[in-house]
Amino acid sequence: MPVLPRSPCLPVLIGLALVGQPLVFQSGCASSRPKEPKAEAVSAATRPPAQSACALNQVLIPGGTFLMGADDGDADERPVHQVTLLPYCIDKTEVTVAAYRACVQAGECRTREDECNQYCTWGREGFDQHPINFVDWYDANAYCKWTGGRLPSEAEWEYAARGNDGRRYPWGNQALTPDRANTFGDEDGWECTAPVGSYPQGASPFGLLDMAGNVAEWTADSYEEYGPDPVTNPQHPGTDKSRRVLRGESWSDYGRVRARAAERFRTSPGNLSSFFGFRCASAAKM
Ligand SMILES: [Ca+2]
Ligand SMILES: [Ca+2]
Repeated sequence: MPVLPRSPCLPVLIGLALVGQPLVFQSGCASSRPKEPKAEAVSAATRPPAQSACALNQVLIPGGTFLMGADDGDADERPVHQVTLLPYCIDKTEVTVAAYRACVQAGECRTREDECNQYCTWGREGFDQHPINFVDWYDANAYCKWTGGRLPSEAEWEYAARGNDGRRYPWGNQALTPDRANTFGDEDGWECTAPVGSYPQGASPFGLLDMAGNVAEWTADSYEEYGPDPVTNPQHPGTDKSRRVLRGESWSDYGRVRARAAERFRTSPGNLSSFFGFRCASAAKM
């Protein structure tokens, strides 16, 4: 569950992100950027034909086996169970405003300007390298399909975030620090969204960035309870009325709990939020 903001300069949460309840916000978010990003943002604006297993903006995740879930997290992270995945590619960063614009200009993605609020990254000068936010599951799915890919499954997202050594966070088991993720408040340099890739100290074992913080990320999967048995390449496509899962918390969340790589968050696929963004996955060309 999202937590209530503690600062008047941050958004006032009126509707919690419960299933079927739209998120509505008021008040403004500081558009000033307290300091420059700590690393050059990685653009996902172009997706040239793959010369290797993955597109240039993606990372190859080798097939492997890991233990999905956590015994010390929320009830829906249990039971911890063994998951085996085939090789796949996944974006190194969240999808940026610039990348999403290319899809809009191609006529394959929609904007949500009519519903947008002051926290939206779309249409704001200087935000091209911020993650596109205020997108619902259908928007995210449409973009990934346009690129020739798809949204990652929950299992693919979690494996890409934590590898197979059982770590708690993408960077390891060390506590969250302001140089590792953009979470609640501006101590980490950004009050709302940050340019993608601004926290290299928070990289996952595979080099993925912002797997904790910035925007929470839609996955392909509908929400299902975990089972105890080993599974291979689990996918839960669900239906239009199902609950979809987001991963990785966001700039609006206190980080200690929700930065964990096993944390799950479910909501209606039609919900919009300035906390919500995504990254894409695709099949590895082996
Ligand atoms: Ca922050
Ligand atoms: Ca993220």
